[in-house]
Amino acid sequence: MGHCRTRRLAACVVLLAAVAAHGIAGTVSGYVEETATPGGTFAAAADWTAPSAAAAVVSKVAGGDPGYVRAGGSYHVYANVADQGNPAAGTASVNAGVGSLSTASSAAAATGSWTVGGLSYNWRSAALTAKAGLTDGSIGYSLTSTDSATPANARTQNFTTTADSTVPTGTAISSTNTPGGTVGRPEQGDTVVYTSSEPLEPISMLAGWSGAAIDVAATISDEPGTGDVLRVTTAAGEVPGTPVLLGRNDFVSKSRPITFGQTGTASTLTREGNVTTLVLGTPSATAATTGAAAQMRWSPSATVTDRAGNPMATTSVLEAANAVKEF
Ligand SMILES: [Ca+2]
Ligand SMILES: [Ca+2]
Ligand SMILES: [Ca+2]
Repeated sequence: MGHCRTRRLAACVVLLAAVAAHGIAGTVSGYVEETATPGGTFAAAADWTAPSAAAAVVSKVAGGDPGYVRAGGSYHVYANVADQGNPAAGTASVNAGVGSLSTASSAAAATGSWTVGGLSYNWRSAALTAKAGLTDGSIGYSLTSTDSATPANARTQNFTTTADSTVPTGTAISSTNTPGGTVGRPEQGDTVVYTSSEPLEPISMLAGWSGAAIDVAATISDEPGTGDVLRVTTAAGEVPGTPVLLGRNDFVSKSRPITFGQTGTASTLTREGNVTTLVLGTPSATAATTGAAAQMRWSPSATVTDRAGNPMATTSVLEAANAVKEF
């Protein structure tokens, strides 16, 4: 406390009183005042710790499920970075090392506020373009976060993302009868089950959709030349990739389509893993009960993508040959 005696007698008196009253903690607190004095003993930086990214993720520019990138696709790197120090000087820059993903080796990020996959991020790179020749699988990238202390503290952390340039395909289509329902009659609680080769991107089917159960309507109509067709709609129109030809024309009469969930209990659509399930809601009229088995045919849409943004193959999917009565 030698310097204290020579610099500021009044402060010393207060300090000694604080020591007497509160012990060592009071002493430390008292010296904080001195650090602001030019030439003071404790003028050295109190921040010698680099910022740290608690989370980072690669997400296609279109949004939706993060963590996947396709060859030639556009993506952002998101990071949630906080500086540390006593006090923290603040994060000055975040740079993504993306040489394994893109032609450019690094990309500067800027601050902002984003929610991706339900998590918050405060730094994001500009939109970057993935290499044309990405190989499917895990690919590493890095983040270097630097604070504004003098001298600056920097930390580099490594992360991985998944490259996926494989086109998703439809693999199966089927229906189920609700427990206690009538086999062969489409009714509330019956389902249509769309199975794909990998999880589909919910936002490519419905804007803002997470994949959790969402209210929709379904319609079965007897269309000229094709017979009974099931379609899923919302106020925004038909949900792409949902039409199913039912392989018959006896569920509904021509020009008298039946809707499910337009009023009453809504139909719902849920994406869980590789399976997207439609549950029928309240019907607008009682559908006929069919007496014979048939094979449904699903018509996937290239508007629908996988999580990396690859458009779905449009090859139609015929129900398994040992089909039973639908619904
Ligand atoms: Ca720091
Ligand atoms: Ca894929
Ligand atoms: Ca049924």
